[in-house]
Amino acid sequence: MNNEATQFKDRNLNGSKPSLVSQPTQAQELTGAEILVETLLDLGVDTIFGYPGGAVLPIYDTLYKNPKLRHILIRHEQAGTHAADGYARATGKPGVVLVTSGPGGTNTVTGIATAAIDSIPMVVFTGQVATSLIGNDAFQEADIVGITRPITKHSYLVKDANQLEHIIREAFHIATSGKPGPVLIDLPKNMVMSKGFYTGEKDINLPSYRPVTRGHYSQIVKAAELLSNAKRPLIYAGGGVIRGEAWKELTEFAERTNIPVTTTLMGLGAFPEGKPQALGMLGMHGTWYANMAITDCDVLLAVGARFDDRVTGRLDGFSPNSWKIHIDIDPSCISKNVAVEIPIVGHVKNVLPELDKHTKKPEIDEWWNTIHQWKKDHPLSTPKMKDRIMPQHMIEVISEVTKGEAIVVTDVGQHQMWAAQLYQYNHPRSFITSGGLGTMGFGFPAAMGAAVAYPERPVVCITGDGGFQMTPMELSTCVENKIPVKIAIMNNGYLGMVRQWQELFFGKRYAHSDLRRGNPDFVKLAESYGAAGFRVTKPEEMKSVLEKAMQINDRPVVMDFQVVEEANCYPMVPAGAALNEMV
Ligand SMILES: Cc1ncc(C[n+]2csc(CCOP(=O)(O)OP(=O)(O)O)c2C)c(N)n1
Ligand SMILES: [Mg+2]
Repeated sequence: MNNEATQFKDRNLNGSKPSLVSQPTQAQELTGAEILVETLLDLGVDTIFGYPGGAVLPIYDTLYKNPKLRHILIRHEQAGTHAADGYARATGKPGVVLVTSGPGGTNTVTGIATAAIDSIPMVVFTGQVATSLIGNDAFQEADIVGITRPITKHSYLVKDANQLEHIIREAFHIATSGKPGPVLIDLPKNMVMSKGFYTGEKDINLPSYRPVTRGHYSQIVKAAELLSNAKRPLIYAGGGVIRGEAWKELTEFAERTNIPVTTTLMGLGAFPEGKPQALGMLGMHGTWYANMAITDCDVLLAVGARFDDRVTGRLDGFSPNSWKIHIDIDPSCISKNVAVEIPIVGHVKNVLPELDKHTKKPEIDEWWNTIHQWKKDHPLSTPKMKDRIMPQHMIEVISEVTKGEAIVVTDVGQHQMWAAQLYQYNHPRSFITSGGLGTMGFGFPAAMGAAVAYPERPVVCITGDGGFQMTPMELSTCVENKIPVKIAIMNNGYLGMVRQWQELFFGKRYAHSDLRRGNPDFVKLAESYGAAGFRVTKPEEMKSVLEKAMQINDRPVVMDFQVVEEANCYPMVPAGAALNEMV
């Protein structure tokens, strides 16, 4: 798509002020900053995560005068994008970020890339130097549109305050429709200070952007025929089911046809894990039975999933004997990594009910016998010790205390995989994690964003001692705003996932993965911010500390769970191995 704002109807062609007479009757002449705030309010935005600086001061002045729009001052722009991302994953609404030019913008890069690869709707406003200074290496100038081009779905550099309202409306449309993703709007300082018209006009006309939403009828019929006659069918459900809000359709289809369902890391919660058809997560740290089922199935129905390498393992060993059907809104995902026989481009929420209509319940008792046997022979294990906390045990107790009803947000590492395997997710949007980019430092700020969206719901951030240290400054934001996130640090004294790989594949040479000498006292760290802090060293303390933490509703809580240092996360498909070559 054209990344310049020039594609839009120029409402001020000769550079002079357009007269009110030529505008729709409700048009108001406002500053760019005022147009920004008005448009966001009109779009239903209730919260933005931001950080001020020179280029955006006129916007901050407008926010001061118009406090209707809630602004949360984050302590680092990276965390701001993760918070907006967590807000978006928890609600389905786009997350909104406002930062200044130069370093403000460049600090958002990791958060934008994290959102892009996981298809999260987000709109990021960056300040920019005045248009007359662009290209001059001006103070705090960075070409943020250029820097973020590969990690945004679209971006704009605003060149006329009269275009601003339309650009914002379009940006929200692009961020939230089709395959969602982040959109960036770069705002030169003179654009937010100069005047333009706010019209309230809601029409969006983008002839070059029309995502296909209805699946092709004859493809759906062919897919249904394959599934009806399958002997060993399997549904492989990804994050697209959650982004596309098709969990009800998926559940109905799977329950009626009795076809087993495995979910990706991004798809956890798309199908209730308590249902008999659920096989849990597949892939590198997936369940034994899910990985065996995908290897042995004869018809594979991929729904809103993209055959990521962490899911497929070695490609030539991936589901080698199956016919493959792939439903996805994004045509560029089809046959990208794995060739499929029946692609269906469309919105999962539209395609699944159509497929359901045409699919007969297949006869698969034998297949279920095999799967039940795998489940019996290779269950996920939760090892326990009397005196020490095993990491798996920690997740089990969190699951028990929150009754599986919390929004669980993780960071990246071993704790993430255990949280994915062992917490029973029964609701969509109840598991939030950085899947595609695997961004350490994501968990806590994303949990903060989810807790801003749902102040009444328990939000538990399961993080590592490494990952938490990447963005702990947001304790300050949580204390200021009374955001009661429960942070459960799985403190194993290591960059655990790195240590596990070093143990298994690098002869136990633990190069730079030992954190023990440098780790802070997490309880004191929490207390220094005004947060609550607890240390948990014994298995029998876990429940009571968690229960106490759940009662704290006016500030964040940090729980330092000191777990066994060298536990490993299994099953594991080593890099380069096929899914059925688990260790
Ligand atoms: C920003 C970033 N840097 C590096 C990595 C590589 N990495 C993946 S997991 C991991 C270790 C995480 O350690 P910790 O947060 O303590 O979690 P644990 O694995 O011990 O549960 C590292 C370094 C990453 N994913 N993200
Ligand atoms: Mg660790």
